Amino acid sequence: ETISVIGLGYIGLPTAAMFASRKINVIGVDVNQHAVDTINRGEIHIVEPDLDMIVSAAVSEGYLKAVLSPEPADAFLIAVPTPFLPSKEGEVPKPDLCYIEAACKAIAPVLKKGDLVILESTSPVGATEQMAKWLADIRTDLVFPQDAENKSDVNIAHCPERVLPGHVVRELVENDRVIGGMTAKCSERSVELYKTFVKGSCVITNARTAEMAKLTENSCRDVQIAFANELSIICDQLDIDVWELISLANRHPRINILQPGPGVGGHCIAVDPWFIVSKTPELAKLIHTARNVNDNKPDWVIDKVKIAIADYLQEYPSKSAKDVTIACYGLAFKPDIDDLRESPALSICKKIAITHPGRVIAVEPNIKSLSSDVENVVLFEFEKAETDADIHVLLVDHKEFKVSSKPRGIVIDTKGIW
Ligand code: SAJ
Repeated sequence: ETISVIGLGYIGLPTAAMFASRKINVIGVDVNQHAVDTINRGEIHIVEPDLDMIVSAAVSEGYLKAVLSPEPADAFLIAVPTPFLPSKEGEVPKPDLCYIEAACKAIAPVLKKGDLVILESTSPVGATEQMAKWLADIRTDLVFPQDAENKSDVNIAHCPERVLPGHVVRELVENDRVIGGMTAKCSERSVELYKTFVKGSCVITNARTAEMAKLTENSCRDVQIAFANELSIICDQLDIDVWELISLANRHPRINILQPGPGVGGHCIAVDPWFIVSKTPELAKLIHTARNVNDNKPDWVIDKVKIAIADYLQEYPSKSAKDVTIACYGLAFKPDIDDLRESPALSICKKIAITHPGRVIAVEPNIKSLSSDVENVVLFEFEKAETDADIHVLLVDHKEFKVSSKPRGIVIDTKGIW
């Protein structure tokens, strides 16, 4: 049996490597020449603990190879991005399925009777049916599940990934999987395939429910974080310590409030709820509001910094704003990682640097240098920032900050650790 994985990014590459580690022939397909070359050397082009060893072994033992365009296989797993189409300010962002469509066009010519096609990418409800239609439009000689219940030539399913970046290798094996076949046979074939390395349960449902399940998980977390973020703004107004409040409320046996912060980042939780909102805009009111609450939190933090600057200048009337040094602690999108993509902490720091006439310092223990688009920000060691800055803005609860004591001066602590 040969498995082909289309898209060798954060999900596709680890998945391809897991199959290959079980001595299954895997053909990885990616349009990025650099990714293909790197993988064929036994190396990786993304950051994920333990993945390098698995890929290197799989390639050297001959079970994994990467190519630019699909070759025949028995199962195709599609793990390509599903980004947004560009939207105007205030409009609901809509998902862009162009990479799924391109993957369909690429694999259609090599599809044969008996093959299985699985969509792993996080997708709006209906995307799997759309994928089946794209394939059927090209391969009119094959029978697809939408036309023939359990008698189709090609089997199609949606099996969303739900692994946590940084723990992908473990979670791929241990997490339960939702298997949404377009027919019962499609589901059975998919379970058989995943069982080669998945130790968690493979739970069968239909494709639409599987699509919605993935979006529901991340929307649930987004709504819960929005609740915590709204509480933090209310408590600030009412002069109540929100972290003490949450820990008290969480002593109730049926309450479990998440933690407020500077906003919600990453490529999943801040994105997936929009897939529900754009599908059912009139109905998804709470999910839409939660997205706005979390998206507006960085601006609230920036306003707090402006107030702090004004307070400082009132205390030292001989100084002006350009004499005030601001330190931002943490730039990553969550603690103890080096991932700056879609990070509210980074966006807050950048925005402060654009408007503030004085010095802006950043402390980020997980990175060594800042990219050129982060202007007017200098990277400092914690100790130097602590002594140099007048206003200290804690944005990420990295372990290094948790063990250090609260800096002297004005402190804005968005994570409640100081
Ligand atoms: N955050 C808070 N308060 C909290 C928890 C998180 O503000 O109490 C913030 C974080 O700082 C971060 C953002 O939320 O900015 C998201 O972080 P996260 O750790 O909650 O999630 P991700 O984006 O790293 O991964 C999520 C996971 N989904 C869920 O936990 C429901 C993961 O299992 C998914 O596979 C992943 O999205 C994905 O790929 O969809």
